[in-house]
Amino acid sequence: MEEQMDYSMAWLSYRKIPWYPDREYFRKIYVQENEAVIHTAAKELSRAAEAMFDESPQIITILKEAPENSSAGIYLYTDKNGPGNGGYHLYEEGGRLTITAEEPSGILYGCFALIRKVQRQQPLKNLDYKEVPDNPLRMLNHWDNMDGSIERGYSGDSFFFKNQELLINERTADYARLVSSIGINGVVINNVNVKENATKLISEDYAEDLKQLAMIFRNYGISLYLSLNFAAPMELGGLDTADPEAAEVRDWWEKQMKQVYASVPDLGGFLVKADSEGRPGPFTYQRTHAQGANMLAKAVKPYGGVIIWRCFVYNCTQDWRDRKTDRARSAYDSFSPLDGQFEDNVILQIKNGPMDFQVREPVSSLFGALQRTRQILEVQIAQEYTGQQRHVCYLIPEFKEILEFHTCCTKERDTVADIISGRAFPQFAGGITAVANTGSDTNWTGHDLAAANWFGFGRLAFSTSLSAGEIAEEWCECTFGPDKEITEAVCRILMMSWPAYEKYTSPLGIGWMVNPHNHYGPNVDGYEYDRWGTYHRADHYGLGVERGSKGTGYAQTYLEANASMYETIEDCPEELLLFFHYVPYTYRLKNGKTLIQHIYDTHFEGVEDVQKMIALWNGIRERIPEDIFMRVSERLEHQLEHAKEWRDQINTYFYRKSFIEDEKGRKIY
Ligand code: BDP
Repeated sequence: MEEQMDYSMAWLSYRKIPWYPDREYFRKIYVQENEAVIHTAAKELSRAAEAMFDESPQIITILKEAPENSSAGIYLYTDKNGPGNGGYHLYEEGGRLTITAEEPSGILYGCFALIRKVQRQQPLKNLDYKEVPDNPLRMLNHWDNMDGSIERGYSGDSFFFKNQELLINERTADYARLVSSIGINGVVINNVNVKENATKLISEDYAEDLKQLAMIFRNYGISLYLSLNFAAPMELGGLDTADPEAAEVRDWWEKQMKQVYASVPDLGGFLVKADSEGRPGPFTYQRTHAQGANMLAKAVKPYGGVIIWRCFVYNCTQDWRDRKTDRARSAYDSFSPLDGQFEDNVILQIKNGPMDFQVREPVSSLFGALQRTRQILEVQIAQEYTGQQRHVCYLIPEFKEILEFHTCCTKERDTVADIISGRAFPQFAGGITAVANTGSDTNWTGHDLAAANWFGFGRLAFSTSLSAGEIAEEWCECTFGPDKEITEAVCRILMMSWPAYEKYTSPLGIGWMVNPHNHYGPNVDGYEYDRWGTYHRADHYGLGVERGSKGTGYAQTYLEANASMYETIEDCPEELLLFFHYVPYTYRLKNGKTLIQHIYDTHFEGVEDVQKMIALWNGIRERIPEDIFMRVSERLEHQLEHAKEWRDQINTYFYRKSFIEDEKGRKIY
């Protein structure tokens, strides 16, 4: 690398562009008066221009739109006829670059889009580009605890909390810049498991800090959200019940919300994990989730707040011998009967699959079943089950598949993307959220390539029609510059990483062959005789969980034609075969291979794929900054060793269960 640069701002680490033909536009930026977010946008443009081509734009305040015949420059102004809901129009005409939008946040997103084009050194002349976000809510959920730790965090400590206090410093501002640059407009800062001091976040003790944080966020078009403890009336308020139907509980919440909203009037609302994995909820009082959520929703309604209620509810003390109870059914069984019973400021947050962020799961059958309820899709970019940011695993191709899944809920516009965006049922629009993968590490995400998931999630949430490949390229060129060789190698690594991870870990949708609790590394029977509802049911003849009508019936929770498709081994998509069916090792897959041979082969292939990734990375060594190169190299080497461990444990396990030799005679222990 010829230049020394600071990469601590991930894709916003601007590199010098030695000769930039379009610098002219950046001499003057005309902005509207009195719009904080538009001023942020102008500031971001100047910052980028200064860093990339040493231009310090003059920022000129104008009253409204650009006067006729005005001079060259960039014009930022709201226009009630411009694209709405955070959308923008970015165009060039006669030496003037204009960004218009109905809302100031649209202008900000337009500026970041312009910056991306400059980073990629794309021509600006005659540019005409419009983007309108598909999803109203584009959120990140941080699972940060107030002691500074992060539940399922793989890139250092929290930058929101330390020693029970809120941290507000330069990193907070950098974070706001990064997330707004990819279109995120809502952030939950604390863990869904709200314990101890986190319960007090809604008390006076933290009001001043929250106010400051919300202000930093606000200038970047981001709303602050908090996770809430359903038992707060008891733990914080000293009441002896948290029953949502009790008058004193309702009064307590109303009073509490009034106070919270007095300090942060534009607080987005609250995220609630109730009656799940030991967290309190309405079940204690024989009330439904609807009663619980609606009570809170009424308390925040006067302030325009929302209650985001999670559907991750299941029996976590299941008996592993019981073949009828199925954790996969749980969210569906709990929430589908409640469709239509929620207040309009309640949004149900649904994990992408019925289990828990495994490398492969079917799309949750709640999507499609709920037709009168607002919904948010929850995915996880924290790589809890996908290599914990030590393995490279680019998840955007997975998210694309989820978003494009046809639920069959309407004749047209029936995909998950259609449902959450409000195209399927317009009054029930919601959005998408990701469990965040960031922390205090200088590169933010531990693995440098994991930043592609962070960037990619935001970009995809904004424009669900972008392809995973386009997003990878955009991230790569913004991060490393428009260097063809880097882009090609890095994008190939990214695009092959999710399939590779799937190949060397547990096969065909079965999941869960991981070490219990920390969820890292192979442990074939780690969860098999435990209470979590996470089984593979392998024996001497075959493996898989029978979820057709002769089994747990989970396949039947889908709408037709999906229910029939999942019902039979023949019609079930092969990548999900073992999720839905118990299948003998000798069963022949569509490619003619037996199931056991497929398991052996994919495990060898997965390791070979990692070797290919290493070769690709080594091939660009001279072009990548040394420290980044080394960091990624070390992780790739670890990934290779770990992939071999996975391969050997899984293959050996199935060999010893089945006694069937590998047709290719490879060494299986
Ligand atoms: C699981 C995690 C656990 C979370 C839980 C959740 O292992 O740490 O608390 O999900 O989503 O994936 O609430």
